Amino acid sequence: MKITEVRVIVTSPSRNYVVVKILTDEPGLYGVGDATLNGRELSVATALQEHIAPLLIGRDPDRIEDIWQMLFRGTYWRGGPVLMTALAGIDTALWDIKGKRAGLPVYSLLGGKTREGALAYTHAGGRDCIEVEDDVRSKMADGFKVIRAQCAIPGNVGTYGAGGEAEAASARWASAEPGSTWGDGGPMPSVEQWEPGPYLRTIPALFAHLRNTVGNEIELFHDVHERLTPIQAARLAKELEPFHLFFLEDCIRPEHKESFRLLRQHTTTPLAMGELFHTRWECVPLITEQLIDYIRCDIGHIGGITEAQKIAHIAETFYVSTAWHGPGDIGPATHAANVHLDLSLANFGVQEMVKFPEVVHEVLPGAPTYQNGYLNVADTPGIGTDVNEELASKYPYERAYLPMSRRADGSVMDW
Ligand code: CS2
Ligand code: MG
Repeated sequence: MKITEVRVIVTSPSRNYVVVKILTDEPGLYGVGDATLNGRELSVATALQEHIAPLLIGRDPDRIEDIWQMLFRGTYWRGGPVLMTALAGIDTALWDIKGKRAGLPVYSLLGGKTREGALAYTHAGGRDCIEVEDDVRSKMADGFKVIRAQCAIPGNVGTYGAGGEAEAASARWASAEPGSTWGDGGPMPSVEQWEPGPYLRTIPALFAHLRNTVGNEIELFHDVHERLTPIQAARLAKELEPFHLFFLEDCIRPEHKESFRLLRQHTTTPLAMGELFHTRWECVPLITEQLIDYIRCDIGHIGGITEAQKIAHIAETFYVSTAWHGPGDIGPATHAANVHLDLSLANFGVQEMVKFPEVVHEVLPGAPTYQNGYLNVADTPGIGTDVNEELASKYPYERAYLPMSRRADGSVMDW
């Protein structure tokens, strides 16, 4: 069997997605993957079209590991979000083909089910702790057993922050419900303002309020979004200890992994990290030193199922669980890949999910299904997602950026 064509489809049903469709010389046999990198979609599409697709024509799609090694090491330039997202799109599409050939869902090829569903988490947000409480209650009524809570911060402006329009947009973005605008939109990035002082005072108060009002049974956690220094993160994690978070997510920037040693020795709050990692080797020190409890890289930005399965197996050895990144800015094929892995891994922890707007289901059918706190995928062969190419062409690419953030003095801050 041979690869005959690699089609790269950029489409924007409510937001931009990059889809990889690999066709074979077996009539009707193709695989679909997702190669969406938020705000950098065309870089990945160009890498795929101009540099990667020509290397794949004529190769045997069954040889996933060999193709992975060739694209990662064999082409000399390696790593980084653009190339690893492109590689993830190829990898997922190849697993889709392998599953379809075998007549088996991908979770079966990965070792078979270890559970009946993947414990899912959703997002709750609001302008103050009362609004967050209301949102948490409504998510609990939807059956969620794990909920991420974010709150606007007095004096800060924008996503995860406070202040009028930007704050409302941020709440919509964070909950990513059908019909929301999904991102702050517009051709140029919105600029937010963020200061650590008000943030560090507000978040412990938020969780004190939530525990007092919604109780201890619901699992709650919080995403710091890489904004704190190690000692600020240590203070926050320590002050949150009485509220028993499921985990504290992405506390510090991804560059200097050794900083986790400082953070870890100060707190028993479980730690999760990884959505900005792009290779296994970034994850490994945090796992082998047991500096985190959950590895939560993005399958779609770290080279796909092949790489994620290796990371998960290393993590299992060190009692680290998985919590793959699952935001609205990656496509249904990556969300489905997440769940195929979740169902097969012994050390699965929790899965982030979003509810896609109806138009995404029409253009990119087959996203995982949610029921009463758990996610599942169909037991059909392959990954289970597809692309309606005719419909996709009706939603052309629209330039969009992630928001940016600055301190009160105007200097650049991590968004
Ligand atoms: C967030 C992401 O889901 C999360 O945990 O951190 O939504 C992240 O901001 C986006 O994926 C960036 O594109
Ligand atoms: Mg996050």
